[in-house]
Amino acid sequence: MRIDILTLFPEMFAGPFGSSILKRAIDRGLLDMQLHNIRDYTHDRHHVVDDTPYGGGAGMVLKPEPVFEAVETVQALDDARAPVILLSPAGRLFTQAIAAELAQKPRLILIAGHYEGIDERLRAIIDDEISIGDYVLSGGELPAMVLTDTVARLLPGVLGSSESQVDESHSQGLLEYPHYTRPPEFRGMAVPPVLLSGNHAEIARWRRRESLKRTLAIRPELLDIAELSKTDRKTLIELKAEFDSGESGTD
Ligand code: 9D3
Repeated sequence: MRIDILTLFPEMFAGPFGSSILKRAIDRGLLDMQLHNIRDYTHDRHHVVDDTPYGGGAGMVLKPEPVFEAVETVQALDDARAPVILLSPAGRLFTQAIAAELAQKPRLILIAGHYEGIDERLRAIIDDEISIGDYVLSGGELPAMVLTDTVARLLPGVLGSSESQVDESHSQGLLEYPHYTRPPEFRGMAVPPVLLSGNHAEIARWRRRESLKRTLAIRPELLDIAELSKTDRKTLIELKAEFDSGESGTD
């Protein structure tokens, strides 16, 4: 997959893209990630990319011309037409399902802004607008990195077998069960005996129950969309009764 990122701060991307899974994906040729400085597509002496808003008001607005020219130039770098995605606090909320959808595309163009807003006429070349959450960041660069990282992990061959996704909580729609490693007792805190029992069926049941318990306590809205078995629904009824009678999260 090819991802082109248009930004005014390409240097911000060096850290996250220079290490870990993302770097490995790039080194292995599974991800072709190219950064483009929007400022390089200006033609005036001072390389101006923003201007004051018509009608007045605070903050600056990203000018349309450099972004149009950058998108047109970058589109032409590859035969496949890329969907153009603006990272914006006003976009649809990024989810694992959107990441899975985007991971099917041969290429993407991401626009990361750092301004109060973009000139509305830029929407003529924008296919999708994505936010990573309801909090205010200073720009779209971190969201572009978040999106790229999430999508890259879904590309075939990027994850090794030890990092595989089958057991990951958000692909299953539930929060993860608790994990433990050695020692069996640490500062008076014991590993739940079931995990040392060697009874794999019982361990699986315990983990499922703990996943459901955590999800019910922390992210109950996930239970409306998760795939639940008949047994899961029975477990949830028990857990709700436990919560209602005021039991703590620990057994
Ligand atoms: C008063 C209006 N503000 C919107 C909440 C203006 C504004 C604030 C911050 C406009 C842009 C920004 C910079 N943020 C992003 O570009 C951004 C973002 C975010 O702030 N939160 C979550 N996802 C995203 S994606 C891009």
